[in-house]
Amino acid sequence: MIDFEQQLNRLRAHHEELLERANEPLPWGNGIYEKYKFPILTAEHTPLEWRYDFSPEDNPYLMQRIMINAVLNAGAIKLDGRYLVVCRVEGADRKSFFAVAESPNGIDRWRFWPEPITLPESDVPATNVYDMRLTQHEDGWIYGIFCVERHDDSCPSDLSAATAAAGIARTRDLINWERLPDLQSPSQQRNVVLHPEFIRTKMVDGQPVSGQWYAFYTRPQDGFIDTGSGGGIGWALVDDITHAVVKEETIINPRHYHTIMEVKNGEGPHPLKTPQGWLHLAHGVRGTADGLRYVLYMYMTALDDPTRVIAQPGGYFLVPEGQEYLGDVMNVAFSNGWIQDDDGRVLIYYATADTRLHVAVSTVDRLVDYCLHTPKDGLTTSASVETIKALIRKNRK
Ligand code: M1P
Repeated sequence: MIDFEQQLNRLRAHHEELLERANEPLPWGNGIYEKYKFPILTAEHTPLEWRYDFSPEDNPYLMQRIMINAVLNAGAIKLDGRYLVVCRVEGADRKSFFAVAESPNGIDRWRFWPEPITLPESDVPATNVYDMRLTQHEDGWIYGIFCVERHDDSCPSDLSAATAAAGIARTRDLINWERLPDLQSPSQQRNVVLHPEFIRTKMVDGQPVSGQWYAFYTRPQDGFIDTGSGGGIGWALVDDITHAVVKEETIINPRHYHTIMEVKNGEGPHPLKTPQGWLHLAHGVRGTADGLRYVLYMYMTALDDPTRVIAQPGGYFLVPEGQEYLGDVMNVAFSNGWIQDDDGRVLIYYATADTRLHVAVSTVDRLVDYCLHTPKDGLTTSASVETIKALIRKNRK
């Protein structure tokens, strides 16, 4: 038999050490943002109470009764001065759920709130939910938009057949959630994000019409994995968020051949408002001999028209590096949360390999500069060479 008390004390001390560990920026970044030495949240950060039965009678070997596999793709918000992320926590049983973690500074000492979020079920129960984007909307609610996965019952014999839709829930405190009906859309949807402001003018038959609409960034897809004819990141206006229906969808940020987003792309968190325009973070996916490669990229849209792209740096913004490559789904960087802090900093929460969560820190000024002054993708090799030569000539002057 083990010395239960002693083992439990050791476990608690080890866990506490992990939770209290200070993080530090890595030297020699790219000037655009700083990555940090340690991931900010991993499966090991989840509370011991979620995993162990502390009763020596019922669990004499102090085993993990419930195992957690990963902590990843997190929505983020600064609420009443508190830095909060709503993580996708994945159990050993492959089911994901949402849980809030809090940090005093947005960088380190993250701790999960005592219990995972209890998300009310929708009319058609889901098998899995994940990747919540948080939007503090001007209507006063905080919305969580997330992927809802269900088995595709039209293919009863195919156990992998699934459908993806956008779930919608709202809250004021991240504790009590009201579930609204899923976004109704002609296609399957993942990576759907709510724009933080109402749209007050829309064009109908070439004429401006005034009103008040919720706006969603969408990602139409033909199947559960394949975007198929879905051309990129879309935009749809919705009359009533309590019965949200996509009637018209316009692609605002298309995919392109031989780019980092050839296979698919998807909006990350909701865009940040800056004097120069809306700053967007998104992910792009391309195929390789070794499977799909997920990287992050940025683009900017006009302040008065969030659908009009005004800048898009060529290539990627952030990729997995070193240990970040390793995990359940290799070669994946994914982000659905960032915080624009009062001091101009931007805290970018990104997950790698569908396994763990990290932070990278930049500022609004730096990100705007990056978007406005990084060369565009010329879409051919010769255009890329000319871009490099232009920089060399400038530096020689
Ligand atoms: O495995 C990588 C990512 O795959 C999906 O993203 P997308 O819909 O763009 O293919 C999501 O399941 C995401 O959670 C995951 O990180």
